[in-house]
Amino acid sequence: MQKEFAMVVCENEMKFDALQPRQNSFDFSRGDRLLEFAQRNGMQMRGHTLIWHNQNPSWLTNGNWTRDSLLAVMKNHITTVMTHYKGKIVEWDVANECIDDSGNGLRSSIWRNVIGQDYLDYAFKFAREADPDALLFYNDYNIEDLGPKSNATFNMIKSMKERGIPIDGVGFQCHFINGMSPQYLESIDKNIKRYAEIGVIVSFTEIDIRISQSENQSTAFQVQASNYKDLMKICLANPNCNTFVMWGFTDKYTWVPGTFPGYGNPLIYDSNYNPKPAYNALKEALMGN
Ligand code: 9MR
Repeated sequence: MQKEFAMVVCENEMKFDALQPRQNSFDFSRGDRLLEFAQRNGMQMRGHTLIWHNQNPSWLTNGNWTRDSLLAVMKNHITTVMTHYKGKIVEWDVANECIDDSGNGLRSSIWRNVIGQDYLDYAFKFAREADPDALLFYNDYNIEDLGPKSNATFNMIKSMKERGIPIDGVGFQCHFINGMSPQYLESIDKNIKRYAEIGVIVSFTEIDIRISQSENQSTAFQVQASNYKDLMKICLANPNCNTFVMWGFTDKYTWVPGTFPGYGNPLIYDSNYNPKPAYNALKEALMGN
């Protein structure tokens, strides 16, 4: 795998509950193991994720916080984690999935409910102070093509840029369903271009393209290959897109069937670790074919 990939992301090992299981008691052991693997193999690392509404430890979710005391917790977490990994992680997801699914403002979370609407501004400021060289990202799903949630995200990031909040990029998670239409793909391309206009990088951070089990899998694999190839071409054609990360590599280990029963096989290696048509399609796109 180290020959095929150039970037590592921890699926769960750098989330809040993993890194700070008890208040102010940090456990970097699992994250460090993956970092060592990446460094040994000349791979870069993305950090995922500092501030989120999920996978928080109970001391945090059950705490009796004020705005100021929760801001102090946020600052301590971001500063301690980013200082530990300073200079070793190129891109950090500072905040994950903060926009409401309907595109109607920020979703309810401990951060929004206790700190208030400006909690993201603080998160990004704390992050820049902690590691000025890391690229700072807002990461979310269903924000890849144009629509209410992606418009809300774009407007939020534009406003942050205009107000001098230190944000460098947006992460498009890219948890897709097989059989994306040309219009859908075109809409993703347009969205990347509007971020370029405001000086924001777009990273594809968690790509997988899930297939319904009711379909003929070998036919579906061809469609999936073409979807993967089109996505790679879109990324290559846009100078503000240079990160193409999949949420795993083998269909044997993926979050998809657990969350979307009846769906699976979303990655580029099959369950026996053999490359799928999507693997070859990505290779072709990377070679300009
Ligand atoms: O893949 C992750 C899975 O193992 C965890 O159980 C799950 C818990 O929330 O998180 C999954 O990763 C998510 C990522 O952190 C954020 N975007 C959506 C991913 C898939 O749910």
